[in-house]
Amino acid sequence: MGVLNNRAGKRWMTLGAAGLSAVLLTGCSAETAAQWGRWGLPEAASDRAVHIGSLWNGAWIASMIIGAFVWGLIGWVAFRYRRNRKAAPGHAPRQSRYNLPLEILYTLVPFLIIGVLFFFTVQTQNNVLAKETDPDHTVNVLGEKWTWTFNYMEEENPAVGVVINSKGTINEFPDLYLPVDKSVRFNLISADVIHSFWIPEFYFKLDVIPGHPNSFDVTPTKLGTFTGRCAELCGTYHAAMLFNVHVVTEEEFIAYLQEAKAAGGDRIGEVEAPEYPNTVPTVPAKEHGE
Ligand SMILES: [Cu+2]
Repeated sequence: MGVLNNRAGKRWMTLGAAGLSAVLLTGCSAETAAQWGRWGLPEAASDRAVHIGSLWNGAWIASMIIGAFVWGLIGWVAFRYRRNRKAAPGHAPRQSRYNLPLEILYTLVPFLIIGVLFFFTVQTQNNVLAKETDPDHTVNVLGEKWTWTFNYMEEENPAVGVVINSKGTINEFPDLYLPVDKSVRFNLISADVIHSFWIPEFYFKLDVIPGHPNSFDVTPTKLGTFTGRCAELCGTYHAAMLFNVHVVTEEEFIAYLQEAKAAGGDRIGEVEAPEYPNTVPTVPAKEHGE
């Protein structure tokens, strides 16, 4: 038993050392250093990021302060009330109990902490979910096991005039083109189970729920290519539910749509979710007397 434990311990130590060196090796780049400065968040690329970013930073700072205070108290108590060597063996120090003010204090303080976090969370949520009065573009998103379809609702845009779709497969991730500094409304719907539409650099994600359309507005603020993900475990190939986000100039965005329109075929027209709940396999109800 002892030998086994020893071997297992060695294996864990090797694993731990490998993990630590991986962390140290990857920790060298300047980008990673900057990311540490944002408490792990990627570089922001949307107008919603500032709200989530300050909630994230604030929550970390608040928990660090509270953590340091609690660890400090634990350390102080352990040192200040350590066993007295001169005391008689078996002698216990003075015990205090039924200290009502203290008990009220340590009941109220956690409620106060939760209250403050709750206040800032609701405030942030209202900010990130705020709707534009007239968004520049609309993209209807269909999530399904295990890919995405993006429908660019550009039928009223004279430069495009039709709805263009970009449908992915499990082997080929779909592309999502977005114009920089233009507000976009996303309407999210699922064909089967709950997914979650997530672009980490936008500091935003929202559940994609069958039979319950969700929507949000966002303005991309940084040119670049990002990886979008599904953030809700939705089955076997959940991890393959990625998409490429290209934040481009308005001209490039329109050119992309015009190119798709010229190619024609099944890129034109909206790909909609099959009617819910017909797509969800259901167990037939048992007849009476069976
Ligand atoms: Cu999913």
